[in-house]
Amino acid sequence: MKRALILVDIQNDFLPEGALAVPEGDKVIDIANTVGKKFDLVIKTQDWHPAKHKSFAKNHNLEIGTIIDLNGLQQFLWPVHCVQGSKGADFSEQLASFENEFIFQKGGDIEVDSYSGFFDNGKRNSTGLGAFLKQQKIKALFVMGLATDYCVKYTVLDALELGFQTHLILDGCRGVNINNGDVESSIKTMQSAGVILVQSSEI
Ligand code: VGL
Ligand code: ZN
Repeated sequence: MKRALILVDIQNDFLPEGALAVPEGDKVIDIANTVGKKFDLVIKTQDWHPAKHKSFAKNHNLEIGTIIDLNGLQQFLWPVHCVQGSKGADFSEQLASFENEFIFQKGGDIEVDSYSGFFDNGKRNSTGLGAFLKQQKIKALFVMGLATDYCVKYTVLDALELGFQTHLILDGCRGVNINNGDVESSIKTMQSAGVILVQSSEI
């Protein structure tokens, strides 16, 4: 069975010292580099926002963490991060390149945030990732990266909805945990939707 690895948003801004640092985010890099070699295909998702993106608190003169209505969707306002072409948007220099890797960017529309690697948060537009994986005859997906409770979670939920057998590599993920327990509850949500939990050592 053809399998793909999805490396979610392993970008400088989500690593320690980054603009939206995920605690221990750097711990996932070695795991990505090791497991990446074992897959037919490696997908890297890249959060890729215009500077005027409306998920940024600064663009509303509001505090980080404020929740607003953005075109009918609840939007948590983030610090400016992963601005197109910035150092923060680059993949970590420690992250390996793989022979059969493809990059899918998301978050380019200033009017809607995009946590999933497949669709924007309003599910109005797709990145093309689902169609690409199907065309490549991929049946099983393994997902890891940053952040467990945002981009990893929504990528996994969409993957399951699209009919892929989907695994979450637990030790290959870290979350932001804005509220205590967010990571734990996001894992429960993914499990209820049908994700298979694995450790990188089992791959
Ligand atoms: C992410 C918040 C905003 C993520 C991206 O990669 O999990 N989180 N943009
Ligand atoms: Zn973002």
